[in-house]
Amino acid sequence: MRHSRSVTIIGAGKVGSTLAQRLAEKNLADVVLLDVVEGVPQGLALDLMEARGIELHDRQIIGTTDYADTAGSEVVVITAGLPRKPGMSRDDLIKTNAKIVIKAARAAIAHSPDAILIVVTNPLDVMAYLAWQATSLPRDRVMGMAGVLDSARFQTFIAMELGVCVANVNTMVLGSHGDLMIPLPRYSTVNGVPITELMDAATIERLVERTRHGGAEIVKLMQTGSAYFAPASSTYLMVEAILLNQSRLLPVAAYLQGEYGLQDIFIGVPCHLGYRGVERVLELHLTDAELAALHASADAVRRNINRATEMLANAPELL
Ligand code: TXD
Repeated sequence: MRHSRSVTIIGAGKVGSTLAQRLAEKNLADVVLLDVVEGVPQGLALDLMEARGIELHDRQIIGTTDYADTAGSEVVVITAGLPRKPGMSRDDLIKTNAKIVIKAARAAIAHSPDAILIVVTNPLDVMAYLAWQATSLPRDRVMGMAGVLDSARFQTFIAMELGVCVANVNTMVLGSHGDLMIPLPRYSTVNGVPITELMDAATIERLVERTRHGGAEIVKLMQTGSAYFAPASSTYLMVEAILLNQSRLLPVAAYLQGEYGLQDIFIGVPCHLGYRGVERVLELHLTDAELAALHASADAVRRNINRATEMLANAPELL
């Protein structure tokens, strides 16, 4: 039986293993790293354990393929999934990852019934919805990671453009994790100064577009695989806000029940994160254009949720 804070990470791939490193080396929590590939999570955990004397922490990192080892975790992060393979359609990917995420969420919550669940697997907003539905958890305990990453990318591009300290830049990106995300220049500042006072409209639009395609830009450069350092850092920030009960305001894919005029959907909105999970969804006073963009983004997510639900209707292994 563990007595210190522990976080379970399902999927010991690039994002999962980097997140494990961040959590342990920043001394935030013990980590259980779970994967389906026997030996991989165990090997990664041993490797991270062997760095402890140099990194100077005493956190336990366990690698496993058995959900029983994840019992009693405060936070469960799901990064498990498959990337798109040649010949595989986007629908195939949704169906495959949906099955993985649904099974993982159910199994993890069965062993950690009080945990907060953070979904990272793509397509993000759809997977968060399916994980929530599959576990029947209250809405405040399930969320998706995307807006923190998209905001970090916008923050980076603004700092690079203006030649200012990146920590001085605050940004807010709402909506779904994809081309229809909504970076909000009106809510983005350099130490309180709106970026609309520091750059012309064309420059801001260029940075907004780069943010919208930030993931694809990295995929194109790497050719195989996708971003994982900034995604792991972004997930770390959410776990930290929860475990340290910070009531931190972050853009998070959360379940909406009327906020922003949206119902029964997971999409990126500003939320206060603390020990209970999503403590509160903050409703910004969006302009008509910003709100229309959020609704267009939500329409795309809803179409994919409906597609996923139809595809899974005849999947006996999920019943
Ligand atoms: O902003 C965001 N939300 C994202 C999302 C940012 C970056 C990555 N994003 C998505 O996260 C990405 O599209 C993937 O769907 C996930 C994980 O990305 P990662 O780069 O870590 O993928 P890997 O390296 O392929 O790792 C996936 C691991 C791999 O080790 C598999 O063996 C494992 O998932 N896997 C499973 N683990 C447990 N249980 C099951 N069923 C399973 N199936 C595969």
